Amino acid sequence: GEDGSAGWLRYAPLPYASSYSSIPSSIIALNNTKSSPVYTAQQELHRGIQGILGKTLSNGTSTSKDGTIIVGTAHAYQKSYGDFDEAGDIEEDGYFLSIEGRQVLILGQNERGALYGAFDYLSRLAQGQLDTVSYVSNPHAPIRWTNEWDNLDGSIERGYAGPSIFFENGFVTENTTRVAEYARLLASIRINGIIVNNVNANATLLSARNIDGLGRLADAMRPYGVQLGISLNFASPQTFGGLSTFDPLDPTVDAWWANITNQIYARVPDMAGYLVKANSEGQPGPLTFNRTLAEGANMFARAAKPHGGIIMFRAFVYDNHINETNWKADRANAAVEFFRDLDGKFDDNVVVQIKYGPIDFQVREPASPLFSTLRNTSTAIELQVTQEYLGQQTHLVYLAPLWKEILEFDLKADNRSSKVKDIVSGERFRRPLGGSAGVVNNLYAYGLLAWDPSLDAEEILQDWIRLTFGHDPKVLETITDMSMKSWPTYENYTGNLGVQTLTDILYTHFGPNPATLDNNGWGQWTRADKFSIGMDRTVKNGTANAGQYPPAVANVYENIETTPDNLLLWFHHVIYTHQLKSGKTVIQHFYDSHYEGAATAQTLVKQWESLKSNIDSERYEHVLFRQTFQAGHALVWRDSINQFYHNLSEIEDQAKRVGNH
Ligand code: GCW
Repeated sequence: GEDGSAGWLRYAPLPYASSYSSIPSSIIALNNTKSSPVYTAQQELHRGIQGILGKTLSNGTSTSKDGTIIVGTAHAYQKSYGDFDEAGDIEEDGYFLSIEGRQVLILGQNERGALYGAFDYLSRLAQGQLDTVSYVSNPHAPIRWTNEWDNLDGSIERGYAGPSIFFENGFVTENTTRVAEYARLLASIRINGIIVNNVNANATLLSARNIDGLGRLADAMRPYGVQLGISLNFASPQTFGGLSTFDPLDPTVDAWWANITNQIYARVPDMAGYLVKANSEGQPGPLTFNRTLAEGANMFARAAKPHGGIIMFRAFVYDNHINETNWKADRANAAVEFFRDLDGKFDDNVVVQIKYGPIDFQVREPASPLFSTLRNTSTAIELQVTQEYLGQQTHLVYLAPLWKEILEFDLKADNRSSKVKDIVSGERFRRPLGGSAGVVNNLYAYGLLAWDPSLDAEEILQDWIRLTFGHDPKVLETITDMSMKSWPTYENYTGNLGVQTLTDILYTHFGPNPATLDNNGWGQWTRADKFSIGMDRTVKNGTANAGQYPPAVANVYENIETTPDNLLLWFHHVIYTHQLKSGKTVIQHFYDSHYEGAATAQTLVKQWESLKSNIDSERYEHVLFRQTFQAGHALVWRDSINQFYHNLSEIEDQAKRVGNH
């Protein structure tokens, strides 16, 4: 389809399609039950091959020398056709794909895996890759979920692409057509779970009418192997259930959660589990009753355990009323301080979900030290796909390079290789569960990295470009170049050297407003004054945050000489004329980067304009509008930030661009 909802699943005709001879002529699906992912895979193969190659395949029951695609579970295949070598290598949700001339095998460890294999095969066809291949693909981690921040009234917290497809007017939507379309996109990038409502959760989701609605959502997504989960409000037993308390150790509260959980599972037997934001930013939680966060999490774990449900418990817990006059106060310390002593105290079906950095989805943060603190607790990484602090879908910021930097970061716990990606997969500390949660909007690279974090950010991007915009080499080259420089460009004209994004943090999270970071309890401080800037997070003289990392990493951040320039102001408080490794002063780096970033933003418009005749006008105009906005806004960013620090420091720009001349 050419409609917008198809995203990268357009199945656009391949140039020279008729010259391909090695296309199979029939499909054998090893399960024909409607609503099974294998049946979905068969439908998808028909649709895809029709679109990409213009060929109509028949449904077969026996293999033919004209070529057959067999799709199903490995187990079902073995029953009818006997054993195959790779069978033992396929792990949960994984698949085996073999293309040999016109014979194609797509065999999943489970039905979901078979569907993933079918999407992989179609992605290859759509990119013109018909060569012989034979490989097993397995996920790096079992949990690959999205977190939707949709509210029951239909609005979306930090959503910039229209209203909710799940809720309206306080209830689950009746029409699930778009929900199924969305599940199709999720399955194609191997996402296996979705939390449908905001972590700032509304307890009325638990009404009988809404539980039935959740069943409707799960029914729409089940054919795609996408399991539904929900966010819970910790106070529900009291505010919604009418009990006098929501103390997690009160037996009536425990029984209330067990009961409501049973009701939900009666309607959604394969529900993935719960997500909980507790004692954070005004949300209720166990600390109110002097119970630990682990006691709170385990209450849900007990209720979900008999049903095989998982509890994702967020580590985003911090005090938002801290006092900047205390040099040692530091929001970045909060997660480790709250969770350190709870390691090993969470039930086995609890996963602590950790934002990638210690503060909040900024343009540049180090990896959260909590990944290396929790050794006896399953963890997952939380990424933000929606561009809250990063331009809110009006600035081009391709995020895969940022995520890769965090996933590949080595925390060196016990002086052994401890990459974040191997911690959250459960591998490094031998945990049964783990994975990633993406607060979503813009998905493709997120799903593929959740499956395989070793993939290259540029290769993922280029697959997406070919699938979305076709095979024109100029389009491929131009969009690749624009996207790969987009994160550094945004960083250049917003907040440099690890000082955070410098956007307005009090209300909009959009546009320049460096003054809002300081002098309030939110703890996103820069400590900028007339002479100096940056958070001193050293152990010797500051908040001791650097000491939360394993020694090999802590030493790097503790010393100003070894701290990379791009995190200098995250870990150190320095004078504006402090010299960077580049030889420039901090303040001159600010001035220059802002000019450089804003200049690049102007060239993005020119680059996009060069594709006018290579892209359909609807998508061309849509993106041009955003690029033009970004270019103008980048100038506003440049001048506001430079003027702010020029006023504060009264240090001249060597190139005499900033200030009154
Ligand atoms: O980044 C902040 C956002 C809030 C969000 C919170 C969180 C859902 O500004 O909108 O609330 O983080 O992650 O809980």
